[in-house]
Amino acid sequence: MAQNDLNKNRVIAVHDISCVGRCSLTVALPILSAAGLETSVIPTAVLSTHTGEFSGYTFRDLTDDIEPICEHWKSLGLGARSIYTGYLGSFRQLEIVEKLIADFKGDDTFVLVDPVMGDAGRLYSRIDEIFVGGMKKLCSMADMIVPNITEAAMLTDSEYIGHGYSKDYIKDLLKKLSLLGPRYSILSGVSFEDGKNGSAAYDRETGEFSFFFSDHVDGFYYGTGDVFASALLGAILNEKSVSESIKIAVDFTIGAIRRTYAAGTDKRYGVHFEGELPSYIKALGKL
Ligand code: PXL
Repeated sequence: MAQNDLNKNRVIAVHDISCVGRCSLTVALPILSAAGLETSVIPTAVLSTHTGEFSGYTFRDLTDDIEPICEHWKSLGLGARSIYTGYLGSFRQLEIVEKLIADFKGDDTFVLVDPVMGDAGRLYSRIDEIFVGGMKKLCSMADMIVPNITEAAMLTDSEYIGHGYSKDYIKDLLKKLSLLGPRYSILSGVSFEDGKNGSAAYDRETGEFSFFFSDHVDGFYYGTGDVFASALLGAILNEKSVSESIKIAVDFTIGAIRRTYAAGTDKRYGVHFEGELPSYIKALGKL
């Protein structure tokens, strides 16, 4: 088989495995598979659960495994249609992942960086200010970045406003994000009114802003950034336009939140995205 065929549908997904809690790889893998993509994984760390509101979780740092995995893949001639990075387990991984992108990026490889660092105005435990500085550099290598408002404020050294912000605040964040380098900056978790939540986007090349909202159940749900980013990437790689992809990803994420609300489960265990997969596949035109 030609090398091009071997690589044409491959996404390299660089995230942790939180064994329980529906985030990172346990979300990216099923969603990208549903989108018909082959997902090759680089696990950055293995945790018994994610780090939000759980105490006593285990954490195995896999920093030292990443370069040998990449070397082996290079010896096999592997490349990627897309590289998708999320939660990184150490500061040193930022540099290693920069090298990974440089090594595996071909002319048409789409690089999506989800700068996973915090939420609700606070950094996740294990992430510090120095890490934020390194993440700015990683964002400069991306075609698209998908921070939430907390991460966007940190990446742009802006004030964090949790509620009641104006459209100008969001536009200003997006413009500043684009100065880091990516063509597309997509903010998740944006809400201008109760009961509506969604995304705001900026395309640096056209100078266009766009907004996408859906009816929302208020409250905080873990892993929704990962669900959104994975669904977004799946749609983009299925040749949907960026706006169409954002709409599909917003509908998918909000649908998963609604199911979780209806089920009344502990929010730490993530959102019930599984039941939304058939509608997602249909929205991609695959059913
Ligand atoms: O969903 C973001 C995320 C990913 N990975 C780990 C996390 C979190 C958020 O808390 O702790 C390990």
